[in-house]
Amino acid sequence: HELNESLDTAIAESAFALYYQPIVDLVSGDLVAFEALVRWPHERRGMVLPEEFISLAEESGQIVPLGAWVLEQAAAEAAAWQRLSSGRRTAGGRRPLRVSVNVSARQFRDASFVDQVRQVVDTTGIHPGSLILELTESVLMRRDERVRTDMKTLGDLGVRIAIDDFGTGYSSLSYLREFPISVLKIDKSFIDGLGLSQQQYALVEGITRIADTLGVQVIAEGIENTAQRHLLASMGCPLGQGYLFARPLTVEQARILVQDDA
Ligand code: G
Ligand code: G
Ligand code: MN
Ligand code: NA
Repeated sequence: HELNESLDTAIAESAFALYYQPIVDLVSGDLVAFEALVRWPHERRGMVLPEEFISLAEESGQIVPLGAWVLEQAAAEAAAWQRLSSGRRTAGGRRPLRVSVNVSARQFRDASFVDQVRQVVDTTGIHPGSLILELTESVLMRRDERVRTDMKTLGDLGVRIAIDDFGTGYSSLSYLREFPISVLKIDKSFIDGLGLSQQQYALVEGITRIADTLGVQVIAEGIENTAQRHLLASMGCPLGQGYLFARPLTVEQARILVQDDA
């Protein structure tokens, strides 16, 4: 496959770009984190989006080295934000900026994953609590001993685990009880229908309330208008991301935001 071959070269040359989408406090608008989203600037195809190559990389196993690169870049960048905004904590009583990294099931299952995370924390100097790993429910569905011990080790390291795309697929609230989950990301499909359907509203409110009771933070994804933002804020959903606030930004754009915000 042509894309697979050029993916090999791209991995060898680290020829990817990470974009960063702001995650904000829905009430104050304060910046609290960024989600790292990979892109592939391809010489002939232009900017290739992850839908086009992540699944290829998962099938071939190339996601393991690609994911390791993403993790390291994102953690190093977050450590840089923490330096750029070191006045934040004392000045506003706010916490250091976090970074949220997508981890696919194939990558999580690789025997080297936990060591990779440990090493990235050690070498970049990121505060471990500022690193969020976004897992999809497909990782947790397995419920095998490896998943359990790896989750425990990651929790002990102090990094945070998020369930991404929550509400789609085979979600189960029992994951919140069985694993050390710190964050739930409510899928965009629920946010889309918020102002339109009472049922959607009730679902999101219910998820938010349960999460809050369990001490799990909620991030609403795909917020595109102020009506959605205000509905979420009024039901007590603390955090969100979406085009209303910002599209995924380049490294430079994200740094400018961090500096302006410091
Ligand atoms: O904005 P966007 O088109 O970047 O992302 C599309 C999808 O690709 C999302 O489902 C996201 O989780 C996934 N994705 C983006 N970046 C990464 C990454 O670095 N690693 C993995 N495994 N998935 C990613
Ligand atoms: O699956 P995951 O949640 O990681 O994917 C995030 C995806 O959602 C990325 O492709 C990102 O670019 C996209 N995204 C983020 N905010 C919005 C939004 O407000 N609207 C739409 N349509 N997509 C969004
Ligand atoms: Mn995600
Ligand atoms: Na999602």
